[in-house]
Amino acid sequence: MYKLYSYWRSSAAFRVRIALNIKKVPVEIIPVPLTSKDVNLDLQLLRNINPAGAVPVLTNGDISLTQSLAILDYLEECYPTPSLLPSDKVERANIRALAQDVACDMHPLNNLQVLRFLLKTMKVSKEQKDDWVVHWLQNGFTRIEEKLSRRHIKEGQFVLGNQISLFEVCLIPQVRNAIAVNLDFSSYPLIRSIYDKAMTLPEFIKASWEQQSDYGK
Ligand SMILES: N[C@@H](CCC(=O)N[C@@H](CS)C(=O)NCC(=O)O)C(=O)O
Repeated sequence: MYKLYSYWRSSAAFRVRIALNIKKVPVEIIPVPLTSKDVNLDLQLLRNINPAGAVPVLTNGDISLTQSLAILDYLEECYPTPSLLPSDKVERANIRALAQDVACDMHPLNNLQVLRFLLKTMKVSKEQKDDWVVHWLQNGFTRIEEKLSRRHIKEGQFVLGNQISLFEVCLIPQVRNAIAVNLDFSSYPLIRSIYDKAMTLPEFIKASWEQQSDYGK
């Protein structure tokens, strides 16, 4: 039985929750309260399985996997149907690039440890930290919206039409973060419509913040 070390708000863990649901892989979710007062205790336990002290970690017996993109690759290889990638090799690269636009270019700038460093070590104000978050969300979403527009995506479609891809698995958690900071989506209609479509589907709903047992903690 798989165990996923997760945190309700972690967008990297959210990606893996979505993929596990799409591929119908049974999993026990182990919540790690990254921001609670007991964080030191829980982080020490987490560091025993991941030296980075970060979620997600997917375990099964002797297997212990870190890095959400690597975990998504592993799931795709073990459970190829339904696939999160198209069959054409160039298209596969394009979908991976879109997923990496989110997971490699956007997420690392706004993840918890970076924001903590800005506040506690760099002593920036909360307003400056919030400006940083919005800046990098806008920067990333602007590029992605342009890519989607060049692909002639229509509102109400995913990037591959009705097929859920690796891109949506990475995008939806990032959009959820942006909604939480009241980002104005008027310049990103395609991104917003992909989010709205995804959030009608049980695979995404079950993985969402609100459905996690540690939600709000
Ligand atoms: N690149 C990693 C990022 C993992 C990561 O940064 N996880 C965050 C939550 S989204 C975390 O666990 N941070 C621990 C902390 O800040 O204490 C991945 O994709 O899995």
